[in-house]
Amino acid sequence: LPVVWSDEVLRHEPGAEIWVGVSTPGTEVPERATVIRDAVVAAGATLVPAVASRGASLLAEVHTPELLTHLESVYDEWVAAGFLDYPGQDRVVPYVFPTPAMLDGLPARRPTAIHARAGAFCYDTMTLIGPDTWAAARAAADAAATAADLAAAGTPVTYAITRPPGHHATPGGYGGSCYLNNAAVAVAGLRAAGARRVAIIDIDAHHGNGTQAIFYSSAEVRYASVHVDPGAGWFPHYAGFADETGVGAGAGANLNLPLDPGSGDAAWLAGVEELCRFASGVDAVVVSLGVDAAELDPESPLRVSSDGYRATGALIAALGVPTVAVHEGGYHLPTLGALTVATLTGLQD
Ligand code: SP5
Ligand code: ZN
Repeated sequence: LPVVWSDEVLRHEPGAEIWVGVSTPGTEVPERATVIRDAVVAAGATLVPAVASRGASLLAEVHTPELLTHLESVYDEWVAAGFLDYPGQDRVVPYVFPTPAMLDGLPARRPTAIHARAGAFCYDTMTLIGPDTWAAARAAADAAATAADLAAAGTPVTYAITRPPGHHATPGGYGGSCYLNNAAVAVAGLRAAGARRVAIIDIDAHHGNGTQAIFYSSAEVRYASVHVDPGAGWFPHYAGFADETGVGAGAGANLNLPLDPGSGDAAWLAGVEELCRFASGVDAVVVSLGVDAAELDPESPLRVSSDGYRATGALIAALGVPTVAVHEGGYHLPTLGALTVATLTGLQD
């Protein structure tokens, strides 16, 4: 199994998450990537270096130029504004958001203050930007693009250790510990190489609102996700409901299967089977491979077992089409490696 890797993905240090007004330690830490890397290598995978800048042209298809420019420059503007002089303000975090509740139809402005402009792009307070966040996010996108190239060259299953993750990043915004949408970059790479119809199967515990938004009006790219029910009080709260089925040409090309907290393997695997039926007939599959639905994960209550993850991989493998997996969530460091290996083992069944 080729596993695409870049040391650069380790450079993003989230520092903290501001959760409901309280600064808590960041959960999306660099150790996640090293734990996964070490586990897949121990299981016999071959590391393939991510091709530097391979994702750049594909990112321009996925995200707005305004978001890409913002992510690239915002930390330097934050420093120039003097925030490093204030304890606890060494990373970019917004404090005001131009939501409909604020503007109610008034024209959108481009604020002068960088601490105000940040809220035009970042939709939560848990996704901080430090000095090397952009470099790491770019490297993760490069890894996803490199994996898509390997698939296009005939590799049946490829996996990219993408960190920071991506499925909460929308065309023009970021949040949920995600900056650039790695899964969408992989889709763009596969399609540039000739795949016409692609399905994204998102098995992260959370709904991938960003990926859904990117492809919501696309007929040829289907998005299908099983996740903890946002209606039961879980992130991303505002999206991921079963009645979101796509718009325009994409009507019917989006499938959300929200699960109750604590639902366990049986409900999960029934959901994955339904995602696979929805994906059948496509030319290639991109898996948003989060393992935060696991029993011991601190960020989700779905309680999926390691055997459940292996069975999940096997169901996707049965589709029999070239598959690119990119990593998303999973926050329990002691089991993160084994859960990822279990899923990848299933994908190769
Ligand atoms: C990629 C991914 O799995 N993103 C998940 C983002 C959801 N985070 C929700 C956090 C909810 C509160 N967690 C409290 C942890 C405090 N450090
Ligand atoms: Zn997640």
